[in-house]
Amino acid sequence: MSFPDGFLWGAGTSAYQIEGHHGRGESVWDEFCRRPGAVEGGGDASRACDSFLRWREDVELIRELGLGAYRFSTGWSRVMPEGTRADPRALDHYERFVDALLDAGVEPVLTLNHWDMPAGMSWAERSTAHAFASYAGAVAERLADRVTWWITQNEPWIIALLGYQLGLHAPGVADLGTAVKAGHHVLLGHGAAADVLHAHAGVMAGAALSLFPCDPATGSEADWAAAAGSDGYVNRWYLDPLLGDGYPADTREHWERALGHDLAFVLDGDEAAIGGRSDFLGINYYTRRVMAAAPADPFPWRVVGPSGDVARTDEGWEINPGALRDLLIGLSRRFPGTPLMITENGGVFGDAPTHDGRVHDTRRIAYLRDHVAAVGEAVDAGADVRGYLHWSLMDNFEWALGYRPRFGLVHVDYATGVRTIKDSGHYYARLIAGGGTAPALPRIEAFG
Ligand code: IFM
Repeated sequence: MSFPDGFLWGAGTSAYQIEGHHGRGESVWDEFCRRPGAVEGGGDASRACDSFLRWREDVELIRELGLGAYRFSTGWSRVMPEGTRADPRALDHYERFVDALLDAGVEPVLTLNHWDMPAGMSWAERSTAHAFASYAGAVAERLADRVTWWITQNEPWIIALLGYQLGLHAPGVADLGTAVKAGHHVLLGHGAAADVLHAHAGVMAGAALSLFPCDPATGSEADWAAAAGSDGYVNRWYLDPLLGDGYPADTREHWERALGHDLAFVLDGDEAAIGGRSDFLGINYYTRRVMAAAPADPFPWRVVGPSGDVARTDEGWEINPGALRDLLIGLSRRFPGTPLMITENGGVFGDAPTHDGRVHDTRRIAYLRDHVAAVGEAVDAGADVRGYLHWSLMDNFEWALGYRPRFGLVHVDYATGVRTIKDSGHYYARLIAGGGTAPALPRIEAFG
């Protein structure tokens, strides 16, 4: 396996999940967390990993792990506390942070919207796309001279699904029509922000999509149709317009049938304002969906698997690196000329420190090794993949699931804020030092 020169080996986090409050403006997520039962365990992100204060320590960890890139987000509600005017002190903070990364030889990968929009805003409103572009402009004004990689939107489908269709994330709306509309406005926001970013020379702008390959449960025609329908709903509805093909006709028909009306909120010119503006595609890959036909409206499909004895993370998600390899190869064939970057990939493994003070998360090591190998196979098959950013650098606030799921290469003791590099972090450091060659799985005592 040969990863190209300049391949970015890194890890990611987001502002709301790690920073803690520390004087930021009110966010839709602060409001959501106050709803009884909204967050498992009743927690909130007022402290999280305290990274707003401990950011120097985080940069040291990044350096110690030998990461070549770090994906983080600027807090929208920190930069624009009331949603309209940028707070220069917040921008000062991110400027110091970016400079520290650069001093450490780490390439910053900056996400603009990782879900923490200012309170009172909603993607159900078209005007939010413009507000987002003005926020993007304020951040770019400060940082575009030293940040090359910009992610506009993180996971448009998840924003629409959990935030507006199911009400499981902020702002807690549960209405299908609003969800489809909100998803469109998120994409419009990408287009508007990308235009603002492109006023700065050298910027690479893209969105990060959560892509879930959809496989049929059986070889029946009905299950194949279910898989194709689900693929349209989850993947193509975002992928196609972003990469210039406009909304896919089959999914558009599905929405018009399910909602009982035209998508009047998609105005003439909107698809042109979304497409043709992505310098790369960010891919967040966790697992696949196995689909079967279902009689129910509004979705004539359902997730049924995989069934049986497959490897799973502690959250129950199937571990399937082969699906990542095939996804990358498929995307590179369908969209030649669009560089790909793995902007998230990881799993929940709940290992805690043991008597020796270390975290022996051997399953995360195997997960990491196998997914990196899958990326390498895709590269060998010709896919233009520019980087692999593991999710996450450290355990953090996992939204409505609170602090239970642990995704980190670094363990965080939430009571004290103490960070401990897990065995997977040490393993990743060695993998990076070897240019992506997986070290043999060493005996546990060899780490640390
Ligand atoms: O923690 C999240 C992240 O914020 C968005 N993508 C999925 C991750 C794991 O659920």
